[in-house]
Amino acid sequence: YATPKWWKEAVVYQIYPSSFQSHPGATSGWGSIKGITSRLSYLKSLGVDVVWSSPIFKSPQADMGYDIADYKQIDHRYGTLEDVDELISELKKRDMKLMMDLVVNHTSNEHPWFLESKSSKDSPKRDWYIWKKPKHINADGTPEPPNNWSQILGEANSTWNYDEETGEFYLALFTPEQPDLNWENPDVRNAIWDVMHFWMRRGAAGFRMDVINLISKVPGYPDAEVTLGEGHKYQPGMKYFVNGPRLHEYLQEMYREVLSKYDTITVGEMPGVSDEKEILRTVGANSGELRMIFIFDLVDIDKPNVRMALKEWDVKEMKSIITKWQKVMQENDGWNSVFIENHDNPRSVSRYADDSDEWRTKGAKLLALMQTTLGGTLFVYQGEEIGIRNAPTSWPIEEFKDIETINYWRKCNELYKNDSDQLAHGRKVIDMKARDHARTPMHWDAAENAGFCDPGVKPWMRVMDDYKTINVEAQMKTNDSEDLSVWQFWQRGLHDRKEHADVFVYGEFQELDPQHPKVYAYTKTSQSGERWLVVLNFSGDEVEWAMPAELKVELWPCSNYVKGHVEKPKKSTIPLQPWEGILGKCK
Ligand code: TEU
Repeated sequence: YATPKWWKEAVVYQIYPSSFQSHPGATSGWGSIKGITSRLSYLKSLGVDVVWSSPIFKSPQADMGYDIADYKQIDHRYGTLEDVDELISELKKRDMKLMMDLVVNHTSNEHPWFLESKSSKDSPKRDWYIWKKPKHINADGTPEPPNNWSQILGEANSTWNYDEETGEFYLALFTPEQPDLNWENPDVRNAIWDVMHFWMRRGAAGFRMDVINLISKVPGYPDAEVTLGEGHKYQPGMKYFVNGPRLHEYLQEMYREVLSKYDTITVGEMPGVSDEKEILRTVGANSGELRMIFIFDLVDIDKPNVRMALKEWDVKEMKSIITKWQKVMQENDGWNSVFIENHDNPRSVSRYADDSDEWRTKGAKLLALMQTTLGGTLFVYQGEEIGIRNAPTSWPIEEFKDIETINYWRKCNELYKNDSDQLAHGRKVIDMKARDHARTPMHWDAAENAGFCDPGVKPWMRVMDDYKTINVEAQMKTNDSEDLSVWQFWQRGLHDRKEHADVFVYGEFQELDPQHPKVYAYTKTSQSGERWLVVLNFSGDEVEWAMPAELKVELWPCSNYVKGHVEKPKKSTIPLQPWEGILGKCK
């Protein structure tokens, strides 16, 4: 059993600041820091302890703030440093904390560090970024990039960008507007430690660290193997920058120089790594690196070699991924995060359940029951608590605003101009996978613009058409029906999770019936022997689930079908309705 810590029991709520809440009188159609502050009582009543906001720093917004031009200034769209101070003090009053987004694999191409680096080969900051000579000059006079790696956001172009003035390429893994910092240079690392101290001293409680496992690249920058087909000159180079050779050295230095001096919550975003030993080096109890990371296995369940593509998956595979990480952490004294949504993924009810009018509510509550009973620090993404779904397939492509979607669609049109089947497939990928689905404005109430911004103001991104029925206000007050709303069900789940942290946060996880193709069932047992059973029907069918004989359930205190406890026959087979989830207390 893991040693209890506040950051293990905390519930973290992720805010996507552009789409969370604007403030009265604002005309930009963007969310703001003042808007966040105005919703703290709401978050408190849901059961949130820590607020993590995606980047609010000064940025040209090429990638919605994941391109930072000044780590110590706030973007004018979001407000001012004083607004952040106010946010922190209002959080403190409610016994809540703030987690900042630390984006230090790369900066914006408008960051003064980069402008200086770019200015000349002799600049003292030249070596703060990764500059390389062309591989060779082609017959037509164009310089050839140092290797064949493809840009991550859009997958079409080279990660290398040529600078005419100095005749060299700089590396930018995501978009040309996001040049990668050179972590090999100790001055760069010191500048980052300085930024971290700045925010910790100002009252932040910790950081979510953007693609922190990409900071160390394999020296020599070898070419990637060819995995993408015709029409793709450039190839995913993950192998050469995911968990690179000096990653752990850098993370330990960060811990020594900064994190060890405060009582922090840290979570490293680590796409592309699934190796247990490698992950435990970072999140093992005595690793001296990070408290936890985001493991991508579950959100990448439908990802082949690139994210904007489709792959079949089934419930058994989903179960085995979740079970694997529950077990790895409990058997090795590691710690993990629990999450199925964020700003880079489609909505969970659309992806893992059924978002039709008939089943959306049940599906969203099923996912809530699962997440609130799993071990790890729980992360809830804005709108997940009311079961917001993906943008409809009827939206014209112009409604999608994300650079990744735009690049992907442009590439589709380049490659498949006259192939309507391929283009329809491309649109399907967008409908199922685009990051935009998570970025539509929050639904607060049934008023114009869903209460996200003032009536008459145009939101930066289109509000979902269904906000009049799916919104916070409606879900907080429905109390006459026989059933809890998605919001009320989350509130109940978060409350129970805290009250029984010894069971749900720290308890021993044991999967039952792993071969069942539809039902995910497991028990959670506390150190003192209290045992609970979770049974989740991940299908739209009625199922008779055979409960192991040794389990005796004395009460079913919770289900996603009725308020209060549910009656189930006292037999060894339990009938489950479509998308039904139940929680049993064992004798
Ligand atoms: O994302 C990193 C990342 O690898 C993915 O989640 C990414 O969105 C996906 O693989 C694209 O196919 C982080 C941020 O969360 C994301 O919003 C940024 O765009 C990215 O880093 C660059 O900072």
